[in-house]
Amino acid sequence: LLALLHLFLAPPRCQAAAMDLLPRRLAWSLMGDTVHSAVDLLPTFVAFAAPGGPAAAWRGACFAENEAVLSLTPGPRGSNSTAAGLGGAVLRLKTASAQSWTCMDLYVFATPYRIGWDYYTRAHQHTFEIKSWEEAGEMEYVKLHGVAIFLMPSGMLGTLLSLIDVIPLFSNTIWGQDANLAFLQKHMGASFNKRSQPWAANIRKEDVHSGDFLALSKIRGRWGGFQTLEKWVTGAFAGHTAVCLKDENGTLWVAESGYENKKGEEVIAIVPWDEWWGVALKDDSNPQVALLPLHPDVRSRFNESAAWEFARSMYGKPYGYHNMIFSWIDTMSENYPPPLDANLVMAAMSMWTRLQPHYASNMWNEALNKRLGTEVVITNCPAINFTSYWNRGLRN
Ligand SMILES: *[C@@H]1O[C@H](CO)[C@@H](O)[C@H](O)[C@H]1NC(C)=O
Ligand SMILES: *[C@@H]1O[C@H](CO)[C@@H](O)[C@H](O)[C@H]1NC(C)=O
Ligand SMILES: *[C@@H]1O[C@H](CO)[C@@H](O)[C@H](O)[C@H]1NC(C)=O
Ligand SMILES: CC(=O)N[C@H]1CO[C@H](CO)[C@@H](O)[C@@H]1O
Repeated sequence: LLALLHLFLAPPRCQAAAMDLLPRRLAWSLMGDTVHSAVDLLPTFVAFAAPGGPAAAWRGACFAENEAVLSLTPGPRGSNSTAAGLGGAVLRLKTASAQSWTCMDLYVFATPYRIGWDYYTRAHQHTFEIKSWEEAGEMEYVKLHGVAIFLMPSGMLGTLLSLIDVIPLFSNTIWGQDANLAFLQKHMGASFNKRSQPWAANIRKEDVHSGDFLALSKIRGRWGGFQTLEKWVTGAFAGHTAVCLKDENGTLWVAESGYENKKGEEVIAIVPWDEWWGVALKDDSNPQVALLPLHPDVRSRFNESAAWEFARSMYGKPYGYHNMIFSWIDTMSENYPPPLDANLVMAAMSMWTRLQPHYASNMWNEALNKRLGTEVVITNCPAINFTSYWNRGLRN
């Protein structure tokens, strides 16, 4: 499974190279009888449609000639403080030269902030509209890169439709928040009850001790959606955790993973409580923070100096994608709650790789290196080093 996942993460220009490295029999069964049927397995990236650029053109599975042009739409005048005020975009597509009367092409249109899809059965002009950008970051991304267009295996339509309730999870709105809560209720039976005011407790630092645990659950925005999916696939009710540590001077600290360092890498950090708490209070993803003190019996056995020693040894180390992915994929099969399956995870990962190559490569590089005890740095073409992974035992 790992080998397959890794293979499919290779950008298209690497795929042929990866195939060459595979034992002949396996390569054959992946590709099927013809090169065309690779389309039956996974989404294919066909183009980025960027505003102001030339029309993107590609060959589909059903329609031989396709074109897409993206134009930005202005927001309502004078209201540029809201997302709606940022405007949106319209993607205009042309499909022509169908291979048969019954075929169709299924497309996914994606930015790191949203995915949408449509399918076409007629040679015609079609439009896909983004009514308003989720936030300024999305607009900037699209101006720079464009909207990514993926041609999907047509058999995936049913799965996509059954996942339709995942789409609003990433929206940083009340709607997005309600979608997250409804998703957790439906798929995990988790209910969230609104607290009475005040919404933030008054925590006295002297009541917090080394080893006390912080469990976080974000329920809106990009990280909210990500945490919801994480809870779902791992079966946990928290999307993030941290641990409290007190130093010899009685200063309270929080040790956690996921701080961005100056190089833009996400690392393990130890930050003063006041700073950490200030950020949590300002977080617009509405984090639910639970402070779980150690039981007195356990606290009496908690070795503070050993904990500090460990925390300091981890300081500045990578976020821990290598653990994250293996909390999802921990058995040979049936790793995912339905309707998620390995195909869909691979599809999502390959799209993610295209949209946020930096995050995605972190996840896979760290995960595989950890698993295999290697220190390989894979840059933009994982397939090049596939041989090295293969030799180190991925064939098992
Ligand atoms: C719109 O945004 C610009 C900068 O992004 C700002 O300078 C301007 O004051 C805003 N206009 C209104 C009406 O909010
Ligand atoms: C504790 O305080 C002393 C004296 O101010 C200082 O030298 C030491 O670095 C402090 N320890 C920590 C962990 O901050
Ligand atoms: C606590 O940890 C330190 C450092 O690892 C060790 O030297 C010490 O013996 C431990 N104390 C107890 C009571 O286990
Ligand atoms: C091209 C490339 O990145 N090759 C690397 C593959 O992995 C080995 C270690 O296993 C490196 O030494 C190579 O540089």
